[in-house]
Amino acid sequence: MTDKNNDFGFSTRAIHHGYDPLQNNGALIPPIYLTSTFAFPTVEYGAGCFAGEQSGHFYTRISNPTLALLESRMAALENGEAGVAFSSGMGAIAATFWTLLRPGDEIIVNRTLYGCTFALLHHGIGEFGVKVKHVDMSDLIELEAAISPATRMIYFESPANPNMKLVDIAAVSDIAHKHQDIVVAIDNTYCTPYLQRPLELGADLVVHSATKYLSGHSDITAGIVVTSQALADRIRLQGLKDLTGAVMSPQDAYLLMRGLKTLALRMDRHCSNAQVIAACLQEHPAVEWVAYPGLPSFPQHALASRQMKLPGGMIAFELKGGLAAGQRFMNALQLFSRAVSLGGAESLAQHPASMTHSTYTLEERERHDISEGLVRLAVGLEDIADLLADIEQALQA
Ligand code: 3LM
Repeated sequence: MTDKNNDFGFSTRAIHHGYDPLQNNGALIPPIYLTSTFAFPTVEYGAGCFAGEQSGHFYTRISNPTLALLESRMAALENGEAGVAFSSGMGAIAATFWTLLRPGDEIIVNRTLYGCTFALLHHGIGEFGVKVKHVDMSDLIELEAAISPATRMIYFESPANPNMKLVDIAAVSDIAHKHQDIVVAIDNTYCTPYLQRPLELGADLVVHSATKYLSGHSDITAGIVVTSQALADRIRLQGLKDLTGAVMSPQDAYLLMRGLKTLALRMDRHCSNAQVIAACLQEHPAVEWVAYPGLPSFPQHALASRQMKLPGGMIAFELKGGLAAGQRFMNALQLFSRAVSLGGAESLAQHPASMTHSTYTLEERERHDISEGLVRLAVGLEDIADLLADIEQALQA
């Protein structure tokens, strides 16, 4: 299948895009180019590679054929021009920020973000002269008022980790693009391009922790950026090559492409399992509140239906007894593992305030809408009856 065939459906692209076995000794599965460096036919050719005059791979920190296939496949799935692969989601986010922001610039971010992204902003780029402004992006008037001539990037997650609040991607992109030179960047980890394609809604750049649903088996850490060719080239040559060096290994690119083949199947199951569990939690007398975009009671349910194909596999909720009850619940789980991360086959439960979002102080969590009693479930692929039985017995506790 050649790159001309971008009209194929999502799963066909996830399985075939950019690779023709008959051009590769008939190998049905793309070979892994497990090499750090590439031989030059002549010294002049090598010099041309370094001058950017020759296309072709010359060192794996900059590019590699296995990574290039993954990058073009991810670009085809997100409907972007180009991708850049990283060794982790944080590698992808850090390389994006370091490449596109300079001292004196401003970045506007949503109120709630994944804990290490918050730390990178406040203890990383924020300490190098980039001004970080948080706004509640569900309030578009507040967002528009926050934009200044120094604003260079608007960045958010939707749904936000861990409280599940959504951002209207099309509306935010419209506001941003009334101003010149603002890059709208979104962390699409919770959704994957199967559920949500931000570039089609007007965003300029998508980042992923490919550690999660994209690879899907909790066995690698990986990240990816998909954006225009021009931004991808800059992020590759600055953020990846020089500023972070956070390159993905070709072996991990292979595992990630293996995961992508079943992405649609897995996401359908994550979503159907999560929908049932969210409804069960909502009905239970021990539960104070549940945030899941697929529940009609979810405050942004209409936006979720518009923007997301399905409501995803992540649930946030709080028990009536707050933190202590949440701890008892999590300690009583038997099939769900107590672990951070998400997106694998195994169902996980974790406590954001003491784990993924412990990079915020208590006061910051209050200000950023992360309650101490919030329990986060990453619903896996097991049989729904078994998951429900585990939730119910742990709620009894
Ligand atoms: C977690 N999240 O359990 P890596 N963006 C989002 C994320 O959720 C994550 C990253 C980026 C979790 C990891 S916490 C120690 C465990 C929305 C990761 C960062 O660098 O690939 O881990 O991605 O929520």
